[in-house]
Amino acid sequence: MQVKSSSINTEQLSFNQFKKEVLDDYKIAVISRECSLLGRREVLTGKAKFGIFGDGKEVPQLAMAKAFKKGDFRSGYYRDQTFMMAIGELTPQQFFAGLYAHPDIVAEPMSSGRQMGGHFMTHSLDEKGEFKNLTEQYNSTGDISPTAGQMPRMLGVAYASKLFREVSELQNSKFSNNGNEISWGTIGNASTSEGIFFETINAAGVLQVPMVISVWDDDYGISVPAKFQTTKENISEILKGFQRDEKAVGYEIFTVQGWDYAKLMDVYAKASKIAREEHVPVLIHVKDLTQPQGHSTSGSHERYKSKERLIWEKQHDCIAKMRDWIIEFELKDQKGNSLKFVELEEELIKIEKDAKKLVGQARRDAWTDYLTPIKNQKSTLIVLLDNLALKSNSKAFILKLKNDLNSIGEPSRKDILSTARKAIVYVRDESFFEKTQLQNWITSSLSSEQSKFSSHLYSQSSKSVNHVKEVLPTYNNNAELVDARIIIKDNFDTLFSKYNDVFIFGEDSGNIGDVNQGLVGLQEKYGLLRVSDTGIREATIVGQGIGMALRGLRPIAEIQYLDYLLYALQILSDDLATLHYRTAGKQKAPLIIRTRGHRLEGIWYSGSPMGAIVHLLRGMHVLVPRNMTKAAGFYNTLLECDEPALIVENLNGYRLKEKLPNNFGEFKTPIGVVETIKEGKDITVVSYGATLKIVEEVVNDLLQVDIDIEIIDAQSLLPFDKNQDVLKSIQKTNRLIVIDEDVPGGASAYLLNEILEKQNAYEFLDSKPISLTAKEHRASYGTDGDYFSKPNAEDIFEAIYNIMREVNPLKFKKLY
Ligand SMILES: Cc1ncc(C[n+]2csc(CCOP(=O)(O)OP(=O)(O)O)c2C)c(N)n1
Ligand SMILES: [Mg+2]
Repeated sequence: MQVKSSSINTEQLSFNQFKKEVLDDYKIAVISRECSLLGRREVLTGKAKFGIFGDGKEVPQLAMAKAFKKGDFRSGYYRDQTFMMAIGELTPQQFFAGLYAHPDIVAEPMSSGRQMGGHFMTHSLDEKGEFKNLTEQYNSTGDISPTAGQMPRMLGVAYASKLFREVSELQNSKFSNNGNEISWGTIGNASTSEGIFFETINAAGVLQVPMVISVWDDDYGISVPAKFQTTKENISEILKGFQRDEKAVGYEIFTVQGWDYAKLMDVYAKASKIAREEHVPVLIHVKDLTQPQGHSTSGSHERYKSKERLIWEKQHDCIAKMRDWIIEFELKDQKGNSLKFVELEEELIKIEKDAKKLVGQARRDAWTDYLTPIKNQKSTLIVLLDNLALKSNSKAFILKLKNDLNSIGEPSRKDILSTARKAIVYVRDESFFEKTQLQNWITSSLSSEQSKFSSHLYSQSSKSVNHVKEVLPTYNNNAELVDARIIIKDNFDTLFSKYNDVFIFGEDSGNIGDVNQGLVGLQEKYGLLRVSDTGIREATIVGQGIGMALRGLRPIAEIQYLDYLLYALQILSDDLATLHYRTAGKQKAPLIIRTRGHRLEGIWYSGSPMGAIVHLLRGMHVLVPRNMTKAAGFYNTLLECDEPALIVENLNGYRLKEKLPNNFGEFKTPIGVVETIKEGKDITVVSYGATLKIVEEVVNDLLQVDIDIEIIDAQSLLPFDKNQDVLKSIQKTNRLIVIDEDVPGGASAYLLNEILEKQNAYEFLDSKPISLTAKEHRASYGTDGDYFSKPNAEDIFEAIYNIMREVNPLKFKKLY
């Protein structure tokens, strides 16, 4: 039989080369499959906790890998082990190290054991946290588990290529070669039901970016079949409206069967060419894939797939089909001789046997590598416990602990440390050298082990915000008072001319220069790409920024109002805030989110959910400047750093007057430093954002009744008050009130925790610490709505007065 394939170009490739490529591909596929099979066993026998594998999806990934070039990026999900192996970024031993959660970035380069297996990445950063030359390596963004969570950043990675190609100042750096790089996405069929999938698809069509998205379609999302997932049960069918034609730009859409090796090669080569050369997004719907072992190790697919379906899956297993194709393949050369890949099936059997051996060995090596340091730790502790027991009155108890530990052949770090910490309790009242030895061992082990699991939540590089020093704004002698929006705008103007790689984008940010005119005229001055409008799509505005920042650019993504940050909060929390941590410091995305919020009008333009935000965005900085000069100073600081941050400007502050500085782009607001804006002796008032103005309004009223408050602007919620200046203030006033416009128990509770527990300020308090917040409900509309929803001047006056009244009821009489 003669098998035809348009991907076979015998003129370019000798038959022997072609044959070698095919057999090498087959080898990768069977090695990957073997990893999945053995991986499942490791979970079932208890060595690993959970397994989710790429079995049934191997063959299309070989095709994707063929088309993938250095400089390109993948944004995918947990099925892509074969792809990672095919581009040479994942070895079988590393695969098993991931399964065992080996907390070592060399042994387990995908996350240093922080993520469950099946979550992949490559290293963009060197030892110092600086970007490597990304054009010289294959790149994969760090995977996350939430379905479709890879979509928003996939857009940004692709959009960066557009910028690298179209903005001449950016061309040919260590991040891009003329924007030739493709953003390759993968997603499961069921995950295309998510809103952010459709949002991303639309945005990439609008932006016309080089994004090739593969849908691995196995007809299921865990147990739920396509019937309940996708209209018409067919994602490419329903996306047909996105297909480009003579009249309009759009997508190129392909469908291909996931077991058809030759056709897949052909489709991926075409897709790559279209995306790379024309910057047109491409969707490849890869159908008829299977799950030989079911979804994951937490269930079996026999529970929900029919007998017929299971038989069909066996028959359509992509590796089995590829194997048949290899055996049947035959070409005639010019002389009419028959050319075959394999003369005998034995050749394939040998590949399969070798793969089994290789994977078995890799598994053993990974386990030994994982276990050796733990076993060494165990041996050390056993000796320490023996010595401890000899001297202790609790000898029997300590020996029992030791023997219990000794009997665990393959212990965890937890087994070892919990034994040591239990032992120390037995000797708490005793005093001898061996106890000190154990104490020291516990302290040093805890600190070295903890950092394996907790490092890199924030930057540890020389560009961390911790290294930036404050630079004050300077003023001409006769500096004007101007609408504060002008300060924001003039500062952005300076930043755009200072940095070529800064881009700002969002709803209404471009043409009209944002809804509060903080960017007026800047699109005209710096061009459509530097200052641009986007669709109404908060999650992918953020994703656009994440992808750009991953590729070395300095994006500022605008979310029009703080209230609408909620649309993007999932991706900020799951992707951006975890990125540096989950990659153990091997990727960074120093994206700045610009938004405006706090009180203005009505339920959805008065939001200040800062508690929710600071709790969900650990890993980012959360900044709440009280005015536009402070805000501008934060932008200036952040652009010298390499960390992601959210800046909430005051929605009602753009038309208030501020003095015009003369050192735009240079003055810097420090991050994690509070500012005392009024000194006083009676009570420390900590507040931030729009509420501060109202606190300032009651200063004189309080002075009239002989209460002298000290006002501290928190200005940076994450991190908060690194110098512990609030503590110093409380040591003087001995009283504390925290005032904000979040819900009760929101950010004010966070601040109380920081001040009372972390700074130990409770020791210096003579009155109960109080928080004054907005009501539990959202802000009602209008002047009176605001008065009865958010803390007003009278509320603040009375709250402070009543604290003082409790101290001296004779002096401060009951008000009403
Ligand atoms: C937002 C979210 N919801 C639910 C889950 C749990 N979950 C993990 S995988 C999965 C099914 C995904 O199916 P599909 O996209 O078809 O990928 P496949 O596993 O079939 O390759 C679900 C529901 C999740 N990870 N994230
Ligand atoms: Mg599926």
